Amino acid sequence: MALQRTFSILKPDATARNLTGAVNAVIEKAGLRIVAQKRIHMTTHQAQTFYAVHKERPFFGELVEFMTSGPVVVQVLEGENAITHYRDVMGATNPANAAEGTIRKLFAKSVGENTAHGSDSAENAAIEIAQFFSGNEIVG
Ligand code: 3AN
Repeated sequence: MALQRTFSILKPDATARNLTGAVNAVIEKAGLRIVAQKRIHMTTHQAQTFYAVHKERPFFGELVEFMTSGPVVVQVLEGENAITHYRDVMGATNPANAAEGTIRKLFAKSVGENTAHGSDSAENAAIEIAQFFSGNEIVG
């Protein structure tokens, strides 16, 4: 087991419904520590850069539009195997397939408006954290 950091976003559907505290309670109950957090309104450029890996996908335009439609909360989470652990805590991309008790099962509205993002690899976690946080904003 290794102590890791992962990058998380509480998406506009979470801020719109005033659910950020409820999602954070699930995160903390799962043993993940929020070591950095800020509320921002992503620019189109930031969202396009963040999701560049999906730029050829049919839902890319819709995804960028949604992620810039309202405020989000960007976070760094720390814990044992934080990357895969947080993916498990979030649940499947499509809330219809998400397991009971997961963030997406509890809160997500649809496959697009699915409440939370979590990095899918250590390499991407490092890139994503660096896009939104400087080192001195992360306090473990
Ligand atoms: P995950 O966030 O579970 O890693 P990805 O990487 O496949 O899922 O997709 C990134 C984001 O793109 C998802 N969180 C979701 O918001 C959006 N997305 C994925 N598939 C669709 C889809 N079929 N229609 C609309 N949005 C989608």
